[in-house]
Amino acid sequence: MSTREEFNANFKAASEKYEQLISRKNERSDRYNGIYDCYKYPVLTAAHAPLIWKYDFNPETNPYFMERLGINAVLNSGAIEMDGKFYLVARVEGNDRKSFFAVAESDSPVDGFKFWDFPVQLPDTNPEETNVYDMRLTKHEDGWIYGVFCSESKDTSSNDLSAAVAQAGIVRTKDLKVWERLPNLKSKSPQQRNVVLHPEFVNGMYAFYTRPQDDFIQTGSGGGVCFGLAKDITNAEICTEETVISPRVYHTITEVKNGAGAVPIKTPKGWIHIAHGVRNTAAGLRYVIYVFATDLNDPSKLIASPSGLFIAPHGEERVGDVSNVTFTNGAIARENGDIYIYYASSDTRLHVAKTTMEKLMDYTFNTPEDPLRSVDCVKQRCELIAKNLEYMKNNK
Ligand code: M1P
Repeated sequence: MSTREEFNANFKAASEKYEQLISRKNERSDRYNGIYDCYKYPVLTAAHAPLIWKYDFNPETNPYFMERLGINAVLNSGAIEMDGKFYLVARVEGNDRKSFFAVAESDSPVDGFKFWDFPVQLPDTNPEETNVYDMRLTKHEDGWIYGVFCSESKDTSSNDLSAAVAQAGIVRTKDLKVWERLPNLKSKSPQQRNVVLHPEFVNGMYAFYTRPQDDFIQTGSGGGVCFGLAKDITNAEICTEETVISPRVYHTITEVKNGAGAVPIKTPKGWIHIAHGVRNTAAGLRYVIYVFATDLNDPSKLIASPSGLFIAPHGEERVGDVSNVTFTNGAIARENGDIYIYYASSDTRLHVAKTTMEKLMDYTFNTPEDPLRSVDCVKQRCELIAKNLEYMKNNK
C-alpha cells in the first residue's frame, strides 16, 4: 500500500469510528437503587473529540495520518438546557495536560452529544493563568448565563515546582458562543476551587457557594462548602463572612474535603445540592457524590443531609487517570420534572444519571442522616429491618 493509500484508509477508518460513536444510542444499565437510572455508555469521552481537533487532514504535511494534538480525557462538565437542546460545557484535557472548555450539543440528554467545531476561546485576561477547568453554568435571574470555573496559576512564592494557586474564574454569555471574562472572585481565602454561583439574588446580592482552602490540594482550615455574598458580579468580592453550610465531618464521606457541584436545584421544599465529598483510603483519595439541601428563603441554612454517598464509582468507572473518583459540576432539571446529573468517573469520561424531581426530593428529605457511630448505624439499620419484617408479616 502506498503512503497515500494508507493515509486514505486510516482517515476513512477513523472517520467511520467517530461517526459510529457519536450516533450510538444510549441504554439504561441494570444498576438499580430506585433513586436514579444509570446508562450503559458514557455521554462524552476522549474519543468524542472531533478528528479535526487532533489530526492534520493534509496528506502532504501528515502523510501517516498521525494525531498531532491528542486528547487525553473529557470530564467534569457544566450543563444547561436552552431552547429544547442540551448543552455540556465539558473539561477537555489535551495530551499536554492542559484543560480547556468545549461545548457539546445534543437533542437528547443521554446520547448524541457532538462537540462544536471550535472549543471555547476564553478572553486571555490573566497572563499568569496556566490551566482552567470544571465550569459550573448558572442561568442567573439577571438574564446572563455565568460560567464559574477553576483558574489555576503557578505559585511563584514556593520552591515546589508543583505548587499552584486555584482561584474562581468568572465568565458570562448569552449563547455559549461569545464569552465575556470578568475578574476572578475575591475572598479572604488564599485559594478557592469548586465555586458555584447561586441562580437567584439573595438580599439583592450575588450568592456564591465557595470552598476556601489553604493550599492547592489540601483545604486545611477550610471547613467545607461555604456561602458568601458579593454586591457586584463585574468585580465580585465576597463581602460577608464565608459561613460553612455543608461541613467536613470526621469519619464520613466528606472527612478530607468536599465541594459544591451542580448549581443547586430549586424544589418546593428547598434547594437541593449535588456535591462531592472526599475521604482518604490506603489506596488514595476516594471521591463520591453526595446530596444536601438548604432553605428556600435562606440558602445558607442547611435543612437536610441524607446519609452517605449518592453516586460512587462502579465497575469500569473506578479506573482512570485519577482512579476511584466520581465528580459532578452539572445537572439539568427539566420543566417536566426529569433531572439529568452529569458526572465524571476517575477524571477520564463523563456519564449521565437520570432521576426526577419527586425522587430526588424523596431521597433528600426522607433518607435518614448519618448517625456518625457504628453502634448507632446498626440501630438505624435494625429499625429498618424490624419495620420491614413487621410489614411483611402483616401483608402476607
Ligand atoms: O481529581 C479529582 C478532582 O479533584 C479536584 O477536586 P477537589 O478540588 O475537591 O480536590 C478537582 O480538580 C476536580 O477537577 C477533580 O475531578
